[in-house]
Amino acid sequence: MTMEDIYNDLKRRISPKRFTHIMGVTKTAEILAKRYGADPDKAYLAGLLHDCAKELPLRQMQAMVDEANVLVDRAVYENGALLHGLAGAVMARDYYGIDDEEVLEAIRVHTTGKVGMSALDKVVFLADYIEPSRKFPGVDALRKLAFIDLDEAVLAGYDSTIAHLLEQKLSIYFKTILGRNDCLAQMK
Ligand code: DGI
Ligand code: FE
Ligand code: FE
Ligand code: FE
Repeated sequence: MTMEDIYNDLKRRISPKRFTHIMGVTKTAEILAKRYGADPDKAYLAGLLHDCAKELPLRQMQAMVDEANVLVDRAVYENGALLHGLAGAVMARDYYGIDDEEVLEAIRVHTTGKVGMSALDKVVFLADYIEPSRKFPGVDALRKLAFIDLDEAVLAGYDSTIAHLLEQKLSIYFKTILGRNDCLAQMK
């Protein structure tokens, strides 16, 4: 599919609110990529597709990863909030025809992060938090920080997610914790 085909397909099947979020992520990821030396075109494309599976029923996300034969932790497989990154990467590859592994990986890890994130992974992860339509306590401070220090901002993103999960008495996926610790270690 061309970029325009992808745009039109998403616009047709994604809710207006989510679509606004997606377009905010594309722009923000592109700007952050320029600031931090990642590829702006890859950042734009990963932003465009990062939530392409987000509104599918869990069963459908599971069917996609089953069909692609990818290994997945049970905790991810059973939780749409976690599975939509991996399902999105599978869908970007098999439905939208994206073959750039760096783009697919940035989509895959955009929710949980991981140990050893690339600059592209980080800018997409962060753009997801700070794009203009996002509203949560502390988002303005995080927006400022994102243009001052990438790793400090990624750490603050992890912290904000983990604080939210604790507050809601939700489980914390272990790779989110490992990703956060790795980010801290990289900053030393
Ligand atoms: O898809 P978005 O809403 O744009 O944002 P996202 O991909 O960052 O997903 C956020 C959701 O994922 C939010 O409901 C919290 C959840 N989440 C993120 N990290 C973890 C998590 N849920 C669990 N259980 N464990 C995690 O580590
Ligand atoms: Fe997401
Ligand atoms: Fe996020
Ligand atoms: Fe998102």
